[in-house]
Amino acid sequence: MVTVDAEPAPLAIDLATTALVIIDMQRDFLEPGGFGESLGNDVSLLAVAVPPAQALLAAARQAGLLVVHTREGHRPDLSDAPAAKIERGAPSARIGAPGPMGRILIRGEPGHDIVAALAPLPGEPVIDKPGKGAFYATDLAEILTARAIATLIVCGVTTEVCVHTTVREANDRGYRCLVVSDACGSYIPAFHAAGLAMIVAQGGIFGWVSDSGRVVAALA
Ligand code: TIU
Repeated sequence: MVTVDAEPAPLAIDLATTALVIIDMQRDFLEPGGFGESLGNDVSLLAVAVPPAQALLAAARQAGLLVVHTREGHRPDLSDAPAAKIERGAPSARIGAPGPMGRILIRGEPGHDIVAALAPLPGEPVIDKPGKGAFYATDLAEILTARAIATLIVCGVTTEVCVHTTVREANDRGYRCLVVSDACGSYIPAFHAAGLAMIVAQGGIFGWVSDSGRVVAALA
C-alpha cells in the first residue's frame, strides 16, 4: 500500500490492484493535421501533458503496475462510426477523410498512432475504442477484472472529453479513479480546470486529483 497526496483527500492504493490508464495520446490529437485540428483546435496546447505523462509512465512501469493505453478511432470501412459522429465538421476534414497523417481517426493510419514519447511496450494492452469512454464497446473491463484491478490512475487527452468520460464510466463501475492533472491536457484551458474541479467537488464525486510529482513520489 502507498498513499498518494491528492484532492479532496489523500488516497491509499494497493499497487498490486492499480493500473495506469493513458487515454488517447495519439498523433491525431497532439499533432497538426489530425482529428483534433480538424475540429478547429490549436493542438499545440496538448504538448504540455507529454513530459508529465512520460514521468508517470516510467514510474508506473518501475513499480510494476499494469499499464493500459487507449486509442480513439474507427475501422477503415467506418462501420463502427455512427453517422451522427461522422457528419460533424467540414466534409474535407471529417473522420475518414484523407489528411497529412493518413485518414483522420482511422485505425492503422499514422495519425492513429500513440506519440513516440509514450509508445506502448510489448505486453501492455492497447484498447481501441470507437467512443469517448474507454469502457464503451471495448474489452477494458475484462482486462481489468482479470487482474483484479480496483484503482485506476488516469491521464491523457482531452481532460474534459475522453478522460472525463472514462472516469465517469469507471466510477460507476466501482473503480477508484485518481486523475493526474498535469499529465492531462485540453484544447480549452478553462475546460481542463473545470473538468478537474468537477472530479474533486462534493467530496470527490468522481474520484481524486493529484499531479505527476506527487504520484511519482508515491510510486517510487
Ligand atoms: N475533441 C476532444 O477534445 N477530444 C476528443 O475528441 N477525443 C478525446 O478526448 N480523446
